[in-house]
Amino acid sequence: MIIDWYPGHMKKSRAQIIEMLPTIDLFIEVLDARLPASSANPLLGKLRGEKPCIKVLNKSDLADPTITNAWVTHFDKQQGVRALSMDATDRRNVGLLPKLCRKLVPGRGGKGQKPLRVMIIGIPNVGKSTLINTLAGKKMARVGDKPAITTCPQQIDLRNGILLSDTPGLLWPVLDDQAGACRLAASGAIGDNAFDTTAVSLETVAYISNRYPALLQKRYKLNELPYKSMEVLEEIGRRRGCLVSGGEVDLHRAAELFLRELRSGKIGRISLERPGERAEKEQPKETESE
Ligand SMILES: Nc1nc2c(ncn2[C@@H]2O[C@H](COP(=O)(O)OP(=O)(O)OP(=O)(O)O)[C@@H](O)[C@H]2O)c(=O)[nH]1
Ligand SMILES: [Mg+2]
Repeated sequence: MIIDWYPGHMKKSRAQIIEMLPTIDLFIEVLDARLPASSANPLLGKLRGEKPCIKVLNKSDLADPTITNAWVTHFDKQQGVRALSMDATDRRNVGLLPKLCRKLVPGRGGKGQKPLRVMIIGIPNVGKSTLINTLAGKKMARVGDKPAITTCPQQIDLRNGILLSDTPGLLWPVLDDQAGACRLAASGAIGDNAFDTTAVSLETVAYISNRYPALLQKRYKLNELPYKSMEVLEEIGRRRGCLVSGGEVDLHRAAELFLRELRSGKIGRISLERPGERAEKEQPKETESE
């Protein structure tokens, strides 16, 4: 299974984002707290240059809190970076951000000062538009629980000295790290038609069986966890009535159900990556002309 997803609007948005860069004072990079390494677009590291960056580990309500704290510590050590874990749907959580933005870019965004221009960037479906709506206190940007809802950049004036640019979720032309791509697919960042649901579910079941066996057992009422991930998925299918005539398990339906429940947090708070577990992502091959 090769996972690749680079729809046409991403190529166009990438060019639009590059054009806007000189006018930006600070970046808010929204990452998925469940997979902070694989959800980081390597392109941003290149584009950001010396400008400050706040890494928001979003959807932290779905991730394992201990692991998320470890990631925040990990990112805080990077030059010019501040990291925050967040649930973008929760107004109390998001309130810290404007203050931190002003602190990182002194001389902008305060009374009598020029506006502070912030670009929100990240992969698809990670919660960028949700964060903007929560910051604005009203629905300014369209959101949805599938990738590629925002397809062109949009500027929003928070009326507190901060100008925000919402941008479309961007992936990169070649997903070199296919294990990372599988986690991206499991999280909901990749269009459903661009990957094999059963294969992605099986990989994810294998990881969760290893790291969070008790959560799987509890959710699917399994006395024992079968050794092979195929058997786990079959058992999930049987328990949930994903069957074809003759009583066989409909593996595709079981896989869809498992991913749906994982994404909505029904299985529990699960992180799919831990700091230090693997090498930081390699730079992608740039197959596209600048
Ligand atoms: N549980 C949870 N769900 C969230 C959070 N933030 C956003 N969501 C949900 O995630 C989905 C995607 O949110 P969007 O704001 O549209 O994501 P986006 O990054 O703008 O996506 P694109 O425009 O496609 O790039 C929506 O269903 C949101 O309700 C969060 O912190 N926790
Ligand atoms: Mg959006």
